[in-house]
Amino acid sequence: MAAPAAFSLREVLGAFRGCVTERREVLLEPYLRGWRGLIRFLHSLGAVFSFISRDAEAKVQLMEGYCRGERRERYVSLQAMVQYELASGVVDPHKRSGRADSGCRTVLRLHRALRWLQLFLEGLRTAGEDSRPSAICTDSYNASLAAFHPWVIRKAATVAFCALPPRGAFLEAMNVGSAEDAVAVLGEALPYIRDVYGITQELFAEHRLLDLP
Ligand code: 1PZ
Repeated sequence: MAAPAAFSLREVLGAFRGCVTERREVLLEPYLRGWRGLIRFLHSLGAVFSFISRDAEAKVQLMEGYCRGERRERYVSLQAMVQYELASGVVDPHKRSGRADSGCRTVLRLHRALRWLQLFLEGLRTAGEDSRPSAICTDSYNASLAAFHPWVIRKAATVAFCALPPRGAFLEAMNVGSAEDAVAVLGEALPYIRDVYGITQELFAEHRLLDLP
């Protein structure tokens, strides 16, 4: 029997390639698979990041529940989900639901984090050999996600970022081969991540869902 394939960020980033259909719909299954892998990668970076992975994990789990639940056909794509949740009144634009969080507000959190990921990976890919992932991470965070986080979380995140390994070790942790190989994988994956982000942003803007509490 073949041994299970070792974890590699190549497959994770590849999942985002499988998200966009010919009709420019974003499929939830590969989207969540991509997030699962990213969370696994985050785990491998150490316990300082567990408050981040715990939150991402809870969100991915909630969405996986919708994707497997009674209304699973409504959660095949982000487009189907938005249409269904808006039509059925699941989404409340004014307050966070007392019951289960909607798919729309949950995906919105992951979507905002995807912008951070895009900036971070772009930074990693293009910065010089002596650049520090912790600095790139802080800059990407401040330019994206930080705007949506209260002070305590911003503080905790900024402290955790200091624990990121130096560039060489970070690229090695991706498990795709040499640093050059890792940079090449980033270059291949980024256009897909950018595409998924762009389509989602447009969809949520069109339906005025970008500020869901
Ligand atoms: C490689 C280093 C990893 C850095 C990760 C950068 C993101 C920092 C995010 C800090 C979030 C901390 C915990 C909880 C935050 C939540 O309050 C918010 C809003 O959710 P709500 O409270 O409204 O339900 N959650 C988020 O913003 C989602 C954060 C997801 C972060 C996913 C990181 C994936 C890491 C991939 C590693 C390559």
